[in-house]
Amino acid sequence: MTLPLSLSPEVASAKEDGRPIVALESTIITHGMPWPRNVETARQVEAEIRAADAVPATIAVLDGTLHVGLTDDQLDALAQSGGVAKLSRADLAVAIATGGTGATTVAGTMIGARLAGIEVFATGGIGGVHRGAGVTFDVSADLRELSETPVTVVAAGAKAILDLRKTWEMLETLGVPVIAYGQDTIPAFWSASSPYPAPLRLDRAADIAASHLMRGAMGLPGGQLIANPIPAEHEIPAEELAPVIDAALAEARKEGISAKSVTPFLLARVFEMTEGRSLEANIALVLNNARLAASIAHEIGALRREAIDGAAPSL
Ligand code: PSU
Ligand code: MN
Repeated sequence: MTLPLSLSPEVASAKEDGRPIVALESTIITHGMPWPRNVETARQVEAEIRAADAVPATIAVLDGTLHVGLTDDQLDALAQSGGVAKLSRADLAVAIATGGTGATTVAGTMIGARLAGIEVFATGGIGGVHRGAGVTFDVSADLRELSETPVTVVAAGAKAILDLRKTWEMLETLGVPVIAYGQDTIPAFWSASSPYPAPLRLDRAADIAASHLMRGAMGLPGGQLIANPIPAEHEIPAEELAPVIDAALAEARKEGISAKSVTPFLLARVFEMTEGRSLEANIALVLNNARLAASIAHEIGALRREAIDGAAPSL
């Protein structure tokens, strides 16, 4: 069986020329933000990546084809289609085999990126271990994907609605490098810092790129999580958000929200309760992650070219 994989013309030509590409997820558009801010943000993120001289590749499944890079019309249609499926590792093959349409999560996007030969991916925040996971066993498939699929993911940490302590423990167990960019604590999505010390810290995109390539050279499966703090002027202090998150969690419990609906429900309630401030912060951090991802993609390309030049026999 062959995989119906469609690269946008822009992504196809970047691959041919060896120019840097940054993968982007689509669940953040369909389930993470309300219309029309979702499509506006998706466009802004793509523009930010192009401004950094890299090529954006938003990933989604449309009518049974895995698309890597969407046209403006495809992006628009996806952003307006309420109730579209959320595709993680477990769902992707079924959706493609049966002609389905859906948005890819962090895990789904990592798989799509690998299939298209893209090594860097920017998003908002990864999924993780949910609060109360001791009872619900709700742990995002994003964590296991990071341990299996060789893509460097730039995010503002994991969403603060999660149990962050358990999320970082789990990634340590899975052998996933959690690398804070330019600071000593792991950022907490809407807040730049947190009580959790960063297991690893790097301050330069070139070092992140070198570490990515070294994993490949060592034959280690899996990717890296680059935890990039939200710019200070956009952050919402953790103390201020804590009661809002607690209230949203209590509502979710009362309404019996479970499985795939938990993350979208909590994000939507936090947006409403902060009167949109959390949405503005979310947009700012995604843009910031897109910029860092673009520079990591550039550095990976530069290191590869150096390695090839270095290996060439001198005449
Ligand atoms: N980050 C955001 N908004 C989102 C998500 C991440 O800023 O909506 C999505 C991602 O697609 C992530 C998913 O993979 O939430 C996690 O969902 P779950 O907890 O059901 O695995
Ligand atoms: Mn879940």
